[in-house]
Amino acid sequence: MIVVRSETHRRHHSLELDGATIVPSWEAPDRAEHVDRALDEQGTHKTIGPDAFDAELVDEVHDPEYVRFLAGAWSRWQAEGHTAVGAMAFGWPARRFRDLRPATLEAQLGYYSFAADCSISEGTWEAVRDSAAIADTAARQVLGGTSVVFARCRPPGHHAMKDQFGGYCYLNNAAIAAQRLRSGGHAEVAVLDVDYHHGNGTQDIFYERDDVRFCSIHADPSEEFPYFLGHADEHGAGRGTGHNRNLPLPRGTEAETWFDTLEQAIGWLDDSSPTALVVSLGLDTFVDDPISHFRLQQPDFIRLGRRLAAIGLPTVLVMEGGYATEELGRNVGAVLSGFETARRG
Ligand code: Q9C
Ligand code: ZN
Repeated sequence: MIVVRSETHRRHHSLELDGATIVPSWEAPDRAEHVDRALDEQGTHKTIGPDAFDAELVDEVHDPEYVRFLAGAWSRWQAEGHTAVGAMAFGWPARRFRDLRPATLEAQLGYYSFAADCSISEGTWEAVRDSAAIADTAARQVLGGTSVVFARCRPPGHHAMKDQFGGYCYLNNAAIAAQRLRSGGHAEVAVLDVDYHHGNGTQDIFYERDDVRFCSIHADPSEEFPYFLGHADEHGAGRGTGHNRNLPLPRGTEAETWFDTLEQAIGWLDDSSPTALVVSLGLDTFVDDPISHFRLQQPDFIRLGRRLAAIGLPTVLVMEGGYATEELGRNVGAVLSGFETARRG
């Protein structure tokens, strides 16, 4: 399989709040390193680097002011003389506050985020930019005729809203891939999100659009992050009404139920006859994931790869979450080899 990746991710070391304590994020550089090593060991992949970041494309799925904020936040933070190793918000425009675009960096950190689980530090923007470019490049490869490409993105993207970062995500890599497929001529693109957490960002970006259909299988947001989006009654709005589908499952869900739900998701996406597929491939559904609570095992990831291949569409696989770092490489490798054996056969 063609794998798009870059080393720039190493420059991004995020911090998160654990209660009132600031700790290194679960979303750490060694995640990607384990994946790269495992795929190198499989020896069946062709690795390429990303093309240049296409700001115009990204501005079609994100607020351009937000992208400019991300790009400039670290140097502004330093220019202001802060000593903290990362910039993070501590106030948000929550209920009954006003939706006013502020001018100061401190206020903008709150305006442009929805969670205190990821920071902006030295190198964050460069990693975020490359991660987005990786997803775009994977989509371009598919437009060029390759049937499936793996975008080894880090940081992940599916929580990133049009104009808010959070959930370890800054730019929405899967949305960028979908937008590239749209602008390359695919009239109807399906996005299937199998990360343990709801893809609130992807839902937000395409919620009022009828050209990109979004379906997510995830832990019930009434008991899991991102809490305030991802419920079963969110169907889309305006032209997008009927083009969004959420399939929340309880904590502790076993593989059998999960795969039944995957059939529902695929059946529903198929209803609109898409010509290309983007998969938000989170591996945090793994039984031993330290922050998640579904119960998929390694052979289930082979099965997932096979099932995704059987959909039969040109496919961009975009890496999202997965925090059982030691096993992450093997689990990603399982999806990829399942996919390849099915598509060859
Ligand atoms: N105590 C992705 O998988 N924090 N993001 C959870 C647990 C947020 C996960 C806190 C988890 C975000 C891409
Ligand atoms: Zn996740």
